[in-house]
Amino acid sequence: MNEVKLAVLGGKGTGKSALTVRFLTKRFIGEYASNFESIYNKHLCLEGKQLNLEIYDPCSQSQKVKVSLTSELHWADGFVIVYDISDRSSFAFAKALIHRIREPQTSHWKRALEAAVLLVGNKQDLCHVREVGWEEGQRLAQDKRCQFCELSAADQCLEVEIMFIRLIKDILTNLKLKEKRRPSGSKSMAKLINNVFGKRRKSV
Ligand SMILES: Nc1nc2c(ncn2[C@@H]2O[C@H](COP(=O)(O)OP(=O)(O)OP(=O)(O)O)[C@@H](O)[C@H]2O)c(=O)[nH]1
Ligand SMILES: [Mg+2]
Repeated sequence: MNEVKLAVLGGKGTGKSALTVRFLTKRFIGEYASNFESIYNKHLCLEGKQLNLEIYDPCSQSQKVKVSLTSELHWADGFVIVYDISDRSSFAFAKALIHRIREPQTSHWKRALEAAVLLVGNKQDLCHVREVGWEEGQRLAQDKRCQFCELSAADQCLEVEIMFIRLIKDILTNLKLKEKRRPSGSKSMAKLINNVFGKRRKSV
């Protein structure tokens, strides 16, 4: 069975928990505990395949805190980065998170391929007090090779589901590619033997 690990990150109060709970239960409660972190588990069947999904929803983080993310980067296969379209500072924080995820030194340890990232502009229902334009979100996502969408966890259910499924499908594609690229033990041994003896034979 495929294991997929997702981290939902972003500034304080952007709607990380609301989006996660909306996806898991289809409900919008309105107020969510933010003083402890949660890892939710969900069993999914996607394109005929069973998968076990884990979603990490961190506890409230100050946006002033330096973006370190070391453990999240090691743990997650993909990231949902959330900002609030009515709060410019949350967009700056989302940008800092994406920069951190896309740093070249981040890519070598866990993955042969880039992590799948989805940038989400949440609280679209507050567009009358919008501080971040749709184009700005779209441009950032394009520059950093992320998917992008704007939505409202409060008003939309299907869109939230589609957004999570899109990201999970990207992760599954990445996992398949990674599997293909990994040389099997016997193949890499054959390559090693060939390299050593092939070279010797040439020099004789
Ligand atoms: N209007 C509106 N409010 C929302 C939406 N999503 C979340 N909220 C509200 O925003 C507030 C923060 O939502 P949370 O889901 O707790 O945000 P969070 O990112 O998990 O916050 P922390 O855990 O404290 O970092 C709550 O009062 C939610 O009801 C949305 O789409 N529209
Ligand atoms: Mg929360």
